[in-house]
Amino acid sequence: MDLFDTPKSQGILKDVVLLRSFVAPTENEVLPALAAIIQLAPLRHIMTPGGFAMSVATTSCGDLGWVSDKTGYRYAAFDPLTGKAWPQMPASFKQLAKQAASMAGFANFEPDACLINRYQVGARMGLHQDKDERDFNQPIVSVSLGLPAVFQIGGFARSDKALKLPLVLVWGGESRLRFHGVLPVKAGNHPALGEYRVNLTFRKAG
Ligand code: MD3
Ligand code: FE
Repeated sequence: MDLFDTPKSQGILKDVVLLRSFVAPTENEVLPALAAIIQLAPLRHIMTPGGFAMSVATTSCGDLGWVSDKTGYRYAAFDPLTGKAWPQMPASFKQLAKQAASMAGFANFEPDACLINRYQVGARMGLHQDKDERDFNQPIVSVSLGLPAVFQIGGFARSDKALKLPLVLVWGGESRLRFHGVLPVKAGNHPALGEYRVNLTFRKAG
């Protein structure tokens, strides 16, 4: 990963690569596309299988979206809120994800799901692993927009000590199943997204 240790791109842990200032040039395309998706598939506070509403509001685009009910979490082709297929993944999203993956050393990434997480001030995501996808050889690309946040990246057991880092973009390989979370978002005002943080995660789910 030394190749990527430039000011704009940095290996953080094995198979975790941070790409700085990567979204800025495409923000003009990404933000309107995001607004259009949210019109078709509204953000909602998903109920966890344990019966709690998540502090993060979520929706999806692409062939598959992430859903939860009493039986657990899974990917599904239809939005349970609208009964319709999820909105298509915009070309600008797909291009961003594929380019980020390839810069981080993961060639031929073909995401079929994009999870959209919107954090209001105080919202957080507890330590978890992403393991509802079929093929763990595929990386995940995470794009952070709006207010800043601090990621927690742990090890492979929930109790492993967690690092605290700003914005990270691509992880796969040996780091694919690390526990991770997001610390509570602090108050602020972002020029484009106001009082929110939005994170897009691109996955090959099916
Ligand atoms: C894993 N979303 O939706 S990924 C999720 O900010 C989720 O909303 C985060 O976790 C969010 O499942 C973005 C955070 C992340 C960052 C670095 C990692 C996960 C990582 C490094 C290794 C493994
Ligand atoms: Fe996750």
